[in-house]
Amino acid sequence: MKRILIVGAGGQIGSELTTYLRGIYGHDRVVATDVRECKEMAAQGPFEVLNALDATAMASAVARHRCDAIFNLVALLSAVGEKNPQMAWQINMGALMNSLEVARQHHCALFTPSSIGAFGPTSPKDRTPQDTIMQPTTIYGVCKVTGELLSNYYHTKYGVDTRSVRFPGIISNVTLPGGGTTDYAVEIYYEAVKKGRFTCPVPGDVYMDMIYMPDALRACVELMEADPAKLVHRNSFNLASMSFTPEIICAEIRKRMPDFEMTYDIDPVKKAIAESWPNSLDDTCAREEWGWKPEWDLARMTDDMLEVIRRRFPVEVR
Ligand code: VAH
Repeated sequence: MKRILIVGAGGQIGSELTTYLRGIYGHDRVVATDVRECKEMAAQGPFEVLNALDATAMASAVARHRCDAIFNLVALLSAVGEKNPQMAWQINMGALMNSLEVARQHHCALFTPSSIGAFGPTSPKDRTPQDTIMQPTTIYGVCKVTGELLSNYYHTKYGVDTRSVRFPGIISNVTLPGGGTTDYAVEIYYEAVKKGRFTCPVPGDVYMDMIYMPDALRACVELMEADPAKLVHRNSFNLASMSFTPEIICAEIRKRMPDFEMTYDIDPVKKAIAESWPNSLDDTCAREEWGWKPEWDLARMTDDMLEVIRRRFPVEVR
């Protein structure tokens, strides 16, 4: 990869991936785009307002900046997608189809995240295999499975260098997630620092795979820079790091904040989605085919999250 176009740069992944990629490849070689203006991002390097549903505009940006790689990060997440499935399909699949076509016509590599949400209740729950039954029960999951199939098709049919990982819930302390079932695992840290208490929308005993943003960002680059001759899979690799429940993350925070209180106000939509997803993924293929290895665990992430959030919101709970 030498010159990169990011579509959907303003989201949870995109906002940090832009900075991360600019640190590796150079500020002027990473063009960030989003449907909304992002002044902060524009101050750090090339930024353009771009609607990923406009294929002509995307092709123009790729041509003008002589991009050889596209990161398509446009997605309506699982919970918000259930409120408007038709819009979720239109946006998620429209952005992907345009990214695939522009990558094909302009000979770009293409990274599009998939998710543990691509699995469903009929998939094996524990250490979910790389290749197994995938019958998701959310429009988000249907989009992700379809996206994996389309990306593999474009690689097989046209030779487009498409690659993807099935992200767990991503936890970060820069841009808040929006509309995801795993958002609770981000919100809990902010609420712990700001209020000393959190009301969790997901049942306390439901496991979900999670990953810390620094590991997620590194995975994107390590996969895209991997030797293609060693890739047996492409779209999309199971990626695993941590697997925990709300009770487990609450206990980890309490080790540092003994007075932290957690109550539950279950969101039935998030409950149904979380219960349909795997408890843990088997990421052997990612480890064997491109050397994946997580570096952050729950304890180290909790220390980092609380430290960064406390710095940004210094009012400590009494
Ligand atoms: C969501 N954060 O909750 C996203 C992610 C694995 C979860 O895809 O929808």
